[in-house]
Amino acid sequence: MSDPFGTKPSDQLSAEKPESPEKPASADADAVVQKVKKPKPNNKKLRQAAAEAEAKANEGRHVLEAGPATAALDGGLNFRESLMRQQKLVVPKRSVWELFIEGKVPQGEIQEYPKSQDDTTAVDRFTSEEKRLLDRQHEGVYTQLRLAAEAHRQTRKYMQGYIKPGMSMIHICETLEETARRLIGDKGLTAGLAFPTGCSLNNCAAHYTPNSGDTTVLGADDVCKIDFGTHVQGRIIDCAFTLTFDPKYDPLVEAVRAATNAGIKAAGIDVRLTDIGAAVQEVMESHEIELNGQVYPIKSIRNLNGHSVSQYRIHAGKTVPIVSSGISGDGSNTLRMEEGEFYAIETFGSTGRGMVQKNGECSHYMRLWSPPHTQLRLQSSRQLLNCINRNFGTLAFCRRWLERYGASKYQMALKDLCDKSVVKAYPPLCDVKGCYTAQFEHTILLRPTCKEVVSRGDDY
Ligand SMILES: [Co+2]
Repeated sequence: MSDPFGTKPSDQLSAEKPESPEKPASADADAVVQKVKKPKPNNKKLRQAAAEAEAKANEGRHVLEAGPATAALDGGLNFRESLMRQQKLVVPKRSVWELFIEGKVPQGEIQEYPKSQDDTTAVDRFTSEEKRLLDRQHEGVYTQLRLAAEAHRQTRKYMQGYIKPGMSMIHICETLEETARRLIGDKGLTAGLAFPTGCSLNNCAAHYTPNSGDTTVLGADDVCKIDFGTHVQGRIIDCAFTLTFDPKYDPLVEAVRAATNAGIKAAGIDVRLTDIGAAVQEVMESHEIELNGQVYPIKSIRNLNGHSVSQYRIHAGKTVPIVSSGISGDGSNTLRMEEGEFYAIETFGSTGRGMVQKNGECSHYMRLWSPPHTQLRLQSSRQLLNCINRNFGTLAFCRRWLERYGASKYQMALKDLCDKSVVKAYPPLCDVKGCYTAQFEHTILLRPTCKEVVSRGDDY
């Protein structure tokens, strides 16, 4: 019944360029190498910590610079090494529309479907004439996703070199969002950011982005999950990584990176969602980490999960558990992935309980896919809903973004919309105080012929 491709007229459009808000960059402007802006923490201790962390983060850079510039997939460099390989911080100037004006947009990593013992279709799909025809019919949608993925890759590459301890979380998010908007050629609902920039710290695993006035500064000892999304025509790339500035966290980071790759590998047409959870957990929990003389097992966070994604809908109904006992969205353990679906495969590891709870001030919100038909008596609520519909539709947003579009004193109205179940609040999700959590995430396409890890880069 559901049409996973959501084939609408707008999907026929492929790499059609939305009017770009900025002037085309000159060729040499691209080569401008930006000097890293040093953060200016206003207290001495912070400054010292930032300097120490920077020195530490730069250790080994010289050694690794000479290394091969090959993809940092499993078996190659670890995540820290792949980041250190990057040499200069170049501000990406040109939007993906300008970059691919006549060239073909690169596809992501292609994987064959896993083969079960009694089944050979996984291999046959690659060459089947019928499957290839089906695949070609959706080329337009793939192109939209690949453009969004390229904007994601370039944005994150820049931010991986840019983010330093001592910077405020607001500055980090604003810089990331400005970069991503430029690269995707921001036109709001036509092409733009798909959800707020998550930058959850330490025991917080997801759904934290600063609200205005938040003075939180990134520390040298922090474990920061950068989770942001881009979209073209509502075709969403949901993709995340974990930044740390101290190699002591590497075992945690590597455990989660490997677990996410295990989830991606296990994914496929007709695969049971719970089987993916089992594959993820097995890899995740084969790791441990020693921190300050104590050994912690790394646990899959059992109440977080991946999810199916559809047009303008970040959570399209199915969930991808990251533990073997997980449920897959309809409460059953028999639900399977299907041909043509798109998934965000994300896994979270923790040194704590392996369970998150809502905690702290809320920043993330999203309109319901089909909100109830309620009369809004407050004029301010109607105005705010108009603002949300116009700028975000059913895409997630944060308080900073409401302000960006001119909303002010919207607290009451926002609460009213939440109370009336028109908008849903997504507060930060945190494990126990003092623990550390990490995340990696990719968006994958279950194409008729093959599995495409569309957001794959040479970093993770
Ligand atoms: Co996600």
